[in-house]
Amino acid sequence: MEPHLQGKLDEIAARLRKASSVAVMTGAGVSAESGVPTFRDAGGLWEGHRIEDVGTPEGFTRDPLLVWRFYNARRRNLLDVAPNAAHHALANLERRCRDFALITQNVDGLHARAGTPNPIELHGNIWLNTCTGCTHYEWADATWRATGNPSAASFPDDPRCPKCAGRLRPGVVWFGEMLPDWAVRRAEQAVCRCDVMLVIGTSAVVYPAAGLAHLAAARGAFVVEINPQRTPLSKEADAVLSGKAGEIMPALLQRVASS
Ligand code: BJW
Ligand code: ZN
Repeated sequence: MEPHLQGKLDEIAARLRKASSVAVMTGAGVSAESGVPTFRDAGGLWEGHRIEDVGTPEGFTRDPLLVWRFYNARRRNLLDVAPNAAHHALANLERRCRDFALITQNVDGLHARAGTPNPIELHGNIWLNTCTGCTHYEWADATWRATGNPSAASFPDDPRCPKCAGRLRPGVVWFGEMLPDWAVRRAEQAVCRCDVMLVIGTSAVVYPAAGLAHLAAARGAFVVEINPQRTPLSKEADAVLSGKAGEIMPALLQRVASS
């Protein structure tokens, strides 16, 4: 590790140890080293699809089967994926902090699987099915979690609601949709009271999530960005750790733990 990065890690670890409250916001980059593709690396396409087709309510109305096949393929990929060193380091960091909030834009559920007890999932969860006709919701991974057997997973292409026979949809937040109220409220409260905020693996272009780091900075928090690439947040952040989350987070945790 470069010497200047070591110095920055020492300083940030000292701030984390002293902090009364810590907030973390993660994006797709935190799961990249688990093998989950990020969103904006492939020429504006999501795994070969146009965002308008698979990431908006209009796309779902136009072609629900296409959208379901896209989400079911992502679910199947997630069956073979495990949390990485960054997810584990964050779960461990939470156990060492007095007050801690983990806010994520990710829908993959990997923070919870690493042991983060109560992640604030701003964009929903890919394992959730919600009904377009009534208030019913269900967990698509219930069977294989109960049996512990991923081959028990079944993902039908156009699932229907058991209560009203309406069409189910993935329980995620698409472009043009509101984020869950409770999640935004909890996230805003956490960033307003934190002394240190870590912003990890996000391109920081999707709002309102991207606005949370600006809110933390405006409230006087020390904002740290961890990302191999620069983003629109980099100029405003108090420190930028340029590198992979799976390498930087364990190194940071080790320093927090060793004193
Ligand atoms: C690593 C790494 C490693 C790699 N370690 N790092 C102007 C025009 C039009 C719309 C808008 C506008 N201004 C604002 C809007 C609204 C819109 C928006 O923000 N658009 C912008 C793109 C312009 N926002 C919305 O519509 C939101 N709703 C809303 O605002 O409601 C109010 C409203 C309603 C109606 C009208 C107007 C307002 C909803 C946003 C929902 C986003 N949903 C998605 C899909 C979730 C479901 C799913 O997964 O299928 O959420 S889109 C996608 O982007 C996903 C992500 O959570 C989100 C953010 O992406 P993220 O996580 O930052 O990933 P990437 O790929 O972009 O970046 C990865 C980063 O990791 C990179 O920087 C890499 O360098 C880094 N990296 N390896 C660390 N190893
Ligand atoms: Zn229903």
